[in-house]
Amino acid sequence: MPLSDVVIVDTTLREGEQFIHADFSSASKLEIARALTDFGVRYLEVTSPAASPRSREDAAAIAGAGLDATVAAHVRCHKDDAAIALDTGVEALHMVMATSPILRAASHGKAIAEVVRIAADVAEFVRKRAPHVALRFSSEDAFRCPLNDLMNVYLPLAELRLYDRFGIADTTGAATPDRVAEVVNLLRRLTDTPIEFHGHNDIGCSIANAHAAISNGATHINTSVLGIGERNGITPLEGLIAVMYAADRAGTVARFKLDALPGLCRRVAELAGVTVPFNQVLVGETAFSHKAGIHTKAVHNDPRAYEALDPADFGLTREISVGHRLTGWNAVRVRADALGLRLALSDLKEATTRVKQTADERRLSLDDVDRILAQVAAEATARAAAPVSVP
Ligand code: HCA
Ligand code: CU
Repeated sequence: MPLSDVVIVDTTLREGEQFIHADFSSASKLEIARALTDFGVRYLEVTSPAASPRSREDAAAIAGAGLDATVAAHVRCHKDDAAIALDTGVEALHMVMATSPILRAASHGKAIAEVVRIAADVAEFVRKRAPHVALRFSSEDAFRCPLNDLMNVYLPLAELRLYDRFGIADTTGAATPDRVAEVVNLLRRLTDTPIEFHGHNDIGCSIANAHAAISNGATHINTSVLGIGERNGITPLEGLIAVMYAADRAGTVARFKLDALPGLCRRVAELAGVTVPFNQVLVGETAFSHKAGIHTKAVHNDPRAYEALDPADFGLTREISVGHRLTGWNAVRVRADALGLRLALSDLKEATTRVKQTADERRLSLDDVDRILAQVAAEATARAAAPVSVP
């Protein structure tokens, strides 16, 4: 599947609700759901309706809001939880159950065969009550699970054909892209079932892992806005969008309202009680800033020289920094032009020398740069006006 066709299953309203600082009100959840669908996300995952009475009401409200998106409830693989979720009117159920030895021992205590029996039982129950609901089964902590055990879960379930999709979760966020590639590839080939990948970011590989999953046949990727989730979260929505855009700009521009993304990220940050990290992919404050003279010169000539992503497509502008010791006369010239100062090359070079000298002594603001330029311009005018001395 081309990268830009992958289905984004955004879980800001489930994994994101598990972010330590998040405490979304019912209204905020609806606002986030609307903003995500306005942006172009067509699949939303919400917290288990069995988690609390308000979780149940919120799931029902989001499922009934008439959004242009499939709303899925994330539930434990348990008939009672599935029944509560179905009563909210969601169109999809995302079951999850731990499969790794460490999590099986620490959470449900069941053997692999028992996991399969329960997953099959719950699916049959759901299929009888709601034949058209989309059903996904995911194994929590799949990447710390021996491949043998993992296949002993998925292969019998695949034969039963009760699930529409299999999820695979890097729950502790320690998998690397090569391992994700191997496991996703194997699972897709052996089960012939669409695969969804959910990757945490503990070692910083969540975006690369999502890319590896897609390249190896995953059709669905879990994201959350700014990556919020347990610990330091999962694949950020904006990170996956950047990957898609870099691979297929036209397809990504056509599919998403890209200029809504920075606002969506800022709003979710605000609702989650945090700020957008300065170096966040695409939406961080410094994502389109240029500093060194070599960079700024080339960027002035052609921004693609140092930009993989065009900020204008995201409603953003680039920042070209002038007032520092690494500056170059091209950047200084652009600033002089912006101020309407027409300076000779020798004056621009003089202004650049002064900017560098001053910056070696103290931090410069743009006003400081402008003052230096004005002074050099004034000196040039005075020189031009001075009477020519005849020897
Ligand atoms: C969690 C569960 C989960 C589930 C992912 C999935 C994970 O630990 O809270 O449903 O695929 O990371 O394993 O988010
Ligand atoms: Cu998770």
